[in-house]
Amino acid sequence: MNYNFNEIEAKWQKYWAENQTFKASNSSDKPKYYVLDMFPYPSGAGLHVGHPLGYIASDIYARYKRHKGFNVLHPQGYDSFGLPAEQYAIQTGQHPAITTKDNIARYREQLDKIGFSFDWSREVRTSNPEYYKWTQWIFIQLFESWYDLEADKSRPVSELQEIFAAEGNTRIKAACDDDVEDFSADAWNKFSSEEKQRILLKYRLTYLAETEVNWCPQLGTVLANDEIVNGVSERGGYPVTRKKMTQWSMRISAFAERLLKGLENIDWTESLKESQRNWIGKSVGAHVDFKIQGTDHKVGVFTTRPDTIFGVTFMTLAPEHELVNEITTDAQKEEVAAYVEATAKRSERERMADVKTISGAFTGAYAEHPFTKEPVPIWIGDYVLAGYGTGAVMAVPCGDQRDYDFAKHFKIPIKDIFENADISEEAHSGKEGTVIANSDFLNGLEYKEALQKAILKLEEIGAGYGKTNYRLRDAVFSRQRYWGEPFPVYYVDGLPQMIDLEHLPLHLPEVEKYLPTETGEPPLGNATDWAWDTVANKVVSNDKIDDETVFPLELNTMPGWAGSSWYLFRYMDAGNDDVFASEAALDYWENVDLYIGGSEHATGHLLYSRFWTKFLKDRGHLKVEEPFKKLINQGMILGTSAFVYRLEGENKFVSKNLIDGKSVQPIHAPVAFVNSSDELDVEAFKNWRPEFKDAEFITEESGAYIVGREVEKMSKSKYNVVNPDDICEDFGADTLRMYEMFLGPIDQAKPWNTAGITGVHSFLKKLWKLYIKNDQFEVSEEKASAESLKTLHKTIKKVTEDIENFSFNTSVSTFMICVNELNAQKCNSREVLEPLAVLIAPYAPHIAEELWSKLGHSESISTASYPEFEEKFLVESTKNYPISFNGKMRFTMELPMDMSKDEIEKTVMADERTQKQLDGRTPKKVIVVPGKIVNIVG
Ligand code: ANZ
Repeated sequence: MNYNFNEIEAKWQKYWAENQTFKASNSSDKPKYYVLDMFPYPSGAGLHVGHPLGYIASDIYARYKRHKGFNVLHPQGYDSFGLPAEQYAIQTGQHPAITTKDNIARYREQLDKIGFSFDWSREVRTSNPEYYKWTQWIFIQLFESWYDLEADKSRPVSELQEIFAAEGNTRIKAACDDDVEDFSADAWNKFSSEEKQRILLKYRLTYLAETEVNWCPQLGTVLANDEIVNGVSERGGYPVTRKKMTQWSMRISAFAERLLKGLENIDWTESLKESQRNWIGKSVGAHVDFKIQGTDHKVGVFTTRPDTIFGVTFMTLAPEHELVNEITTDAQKEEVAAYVEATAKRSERERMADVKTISGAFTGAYAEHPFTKEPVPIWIGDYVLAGYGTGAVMAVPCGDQRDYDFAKHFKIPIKDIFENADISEEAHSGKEGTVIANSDFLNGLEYKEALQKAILKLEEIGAGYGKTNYRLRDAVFSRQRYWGEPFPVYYVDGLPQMIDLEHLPLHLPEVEKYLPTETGEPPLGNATDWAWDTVANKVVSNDKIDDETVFPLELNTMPGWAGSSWYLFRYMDAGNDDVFASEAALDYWENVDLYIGGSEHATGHLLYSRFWTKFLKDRGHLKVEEPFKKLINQGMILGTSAFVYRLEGENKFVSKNLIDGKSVQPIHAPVAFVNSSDELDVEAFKNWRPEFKDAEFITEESGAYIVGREVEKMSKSKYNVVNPDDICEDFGADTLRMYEMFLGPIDQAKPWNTAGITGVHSFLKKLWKLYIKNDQFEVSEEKASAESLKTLHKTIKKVTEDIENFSFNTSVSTFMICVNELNAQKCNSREVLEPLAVLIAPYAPHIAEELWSKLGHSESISTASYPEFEEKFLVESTKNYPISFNGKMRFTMELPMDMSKDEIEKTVMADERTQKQLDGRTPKKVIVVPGKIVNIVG
């Protein structure tokens, strides 16, 4: 009876599926526990061994929690809208729905082989209409809401309309567009319905606005900030430029403070919280208005240092600032226009990153200092960003380095307002204890005091007020793509109208081509049936558009983050057609207790889902404020690439150790062609590609061709991908699971090395042999030895602590030690082997199930309780006593712990070594401290 892992694993996978072993119930007397993985995008390449790392960790935890008596929800699904399927469709004409379905089938097959304890009855796919119906519904809820800053929550737009009708908009504090104008109740009531709609759009939590977006011409779409890395698109690495477009946006900025505060109450890593904090970017300071001389205009600035107000020597506006055209004098027009044009070519990131190039232009206009009334020249410069604060700064060269460099460059005189600071070389950044000078009423104050006082004075004269700014921008929500959720929106006179819930989902239409139209419309512009009939309440042919009862539908689709912002709630009640999840299910499961996924989602997905959760809570659809209580980022598993070396310009390959200064071109060779001694299967390599068929190989003396090795990201293009299917086939899923954990701490990056897997595999064989002797399953009913019980309980203690601390790699080594010890002890007792099977079940569930059933159980091992650790088995039963003579230790004696004082004395005295030490003398006194020492005096 060998350890036939292929057979065992197939058997138990079938059993789990047939018996729905891991189906979670939405009501139970047990406490609940929700373990979630970041769901995968099903790509055409399938899974490699790096993908399941996090899934294995979460599966171990889910299985552990079941043993610990929890009702565990551990679902899985697919984030199935997205770019790759669409790009494949563009190239091949294959409908993305088909590609997606095929890819999902492949993923499912691969996942099943690894033995995950997912509750597949709750599977979600974001591209399924039954799912995106609710994504569309959430969009509508956002459209129907506004943010009340006083109550600090989202409220229905119907209530906003009531407020407007009763008192206008002057008293209300709402998160809204910057350009809303004041109106009275009377004025509101007289506005046409169209005017009202336009105003309301400025308050809605999702709104249409002309925004400057990151436009990627090659991808033909707008990208979010987190989809751009180093100035190019994250996908494909294409250039990104700025462009003005009318887009749907999400008013996430209204939630900035809550998103920040909420971090204090969740168990995420400090580094993850820090990246969200930086992304939200809270700055406390003041808004200051400067009048522009000779006009009615004023320029508002945001400053974190109102204490430096008397150090202002000029102002700088972003080149895109709306006042630039108006205030520029005729004499400066040409220069300013040329500068604005030149700078438009630079991306915001480029502008932020570049601190060396100093450029700008003088507008010819002057502002008036709010206190001194002195003229302040107004410049434009691209170090000031249009999208931050007000897009204008009060420039204080003595306090701000960029202002300092700008002043030096353009020879603008610098005012110094800091006592005892040397500003001849650089600006003086505000440090504790800095004292302000040359500043009228601020003179002699420490800068933080001065800061408060300056704000008070500004408020007094009506030139400013205390203000908190956030770097977090509203999120652009429109994408010019096909394979995404359609907006449930049609347009009447250019104004957006929502489709009622009862008519959702609005299905994605069929199109001939997945590319933008010739007129530059998004791909949905190719659909011939994409108009909304408001009488029949259905989609009809575009020919029927009459702008009376039939209207055009929105052509954009939603971004990738729409579906993933709320999927955790859908799993709670996945099949529900009436609501996104029932109240009972939401009340029961609340939110995710443990979330595991990649760190690349720190500021995208994880911020958006927190935002939607807060919003849905405000509107009464959820009771929780945060989606994910605890979060762990798994580190990446890296590939170990193999390289062959082609002599420059020849079809000859030289073995690694013979390169010796020759000019060679390294080429990736598939890792499957290389053995554990780094020797290349030359024939396989030659047959791999026609161009290598006749290549010549210069080998080592041994005749082997040795490849070079390098650790890199695991990727198809590097031919270093290891497929988990192959590992399962050759070693079994249990070995794969344990090996992935064994590679190192879950949160760290680590290279994969297939050669190392045999150690873990032989460990499982040894485990098997503890139960199977001479080809027979054989477990004794006799009591286990104290030693074996000690080994068991030591293991229970360590493994439990490790799992609780998510230290899975150390558990694996503990198991190895345990099995070695039990082997040495020839332990064969049920008393030890039964709990051991349960202990290892979360890690290696198939072998554990098999052993469990052989131990005579008819139910799945997942129903077994976790072994209880008992301290008493670890307590030492003997003590190694130091035996001293007149205080000097001479030898030691191993005696039972429960021996009485008298017995100890007798035994020690009777010992030969004692007699030898005494050499015939009779001791005066024998001092015995049980459990500690024996001292013989005299
Ligand atoms: C005067 C001043 C004096 C400033 C001083 C700093 C030091 P945070 O919020 O921490 O990033 N600023 C404001 N809006 C800007 C924009 N759109 N583009 C570039 N810079 C901008 O920093 C806010 C500070 O950055 C503000 O405070 C402003 O310069 C500048 F000794 O105002 B300060």
